[in-house]
Amino acid sequence: MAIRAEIPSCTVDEAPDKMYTTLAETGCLVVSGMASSAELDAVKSELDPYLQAAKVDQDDAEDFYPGHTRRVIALMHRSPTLCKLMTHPTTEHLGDRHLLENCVKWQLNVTAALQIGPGARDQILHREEDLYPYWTPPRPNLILACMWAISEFTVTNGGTQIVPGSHLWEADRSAEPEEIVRAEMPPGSVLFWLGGTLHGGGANVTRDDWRYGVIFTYTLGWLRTEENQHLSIPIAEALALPEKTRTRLGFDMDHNGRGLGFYDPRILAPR
Ligand SMILES: O=C(O)CCC(=O)C(=O)O
Repeated sequence: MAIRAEIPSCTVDEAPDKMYTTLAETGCLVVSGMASSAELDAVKSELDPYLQAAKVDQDDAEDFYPGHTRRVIALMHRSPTLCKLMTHPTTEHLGDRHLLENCVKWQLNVTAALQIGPGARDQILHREEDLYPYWTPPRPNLILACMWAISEFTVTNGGTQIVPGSHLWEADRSAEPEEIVRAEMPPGSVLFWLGGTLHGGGANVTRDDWRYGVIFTYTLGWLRTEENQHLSIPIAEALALPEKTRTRLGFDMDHNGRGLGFYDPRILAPR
């Protein structure tokens, strides 16, 4: 069945199993109503000092990351509101469905606030799973990714480029222009995509409309994470987080009843 170049969408009230069926078929899905305007305002005020201080580079055509963009990482430390949203029930459900096939505990991989400014070019299309080149596409389920729209995403202001269906493609197939869709979504929506789906930041051809998004990706508990979450938050702060959040930050040592990631808890809480 040919997949139309369109990103399916639903509201946060949709049955989670139906969401996952769509995501697994198409490789992408926009879910609206994931964050309230109060939560979006809180994220903006928590991250504003870091974004204002972020360096905005000119473009280097050879660079994987386009210029004219502000990037801030370590968001579990820098935004308590994002720390809560990171374990949103919809993400939890989709993560369980996609990742538990290949692990017993899955974990947060990458966090970044990305403000794409006027003049930014299209990012090269890539797969989040390219981080793990030991398999060739289509790979086993390794990563779930999502982009939270803090501001509105449009076709012209840098809305994420997505290639629906490309999570099922062989490695040597590249996307034709008509197969690439740019995510359009209101603030508070989330674009989910699978680790095998081709995607990239979009070009911003507006005069003054900065696109503001927050990316979280999640990976199998037994894989090395791209962003080192244990060095992205002070340990005392991590230990005070709810248990579910600590699990997502990879602080559990239980894995299939074996000791992968074992440590001596007395080091963390000395008596
Ligand atoms: O900014 C986006 O919409 C996508 C970003 C992305 O894929 C990346 O930074 O690797």
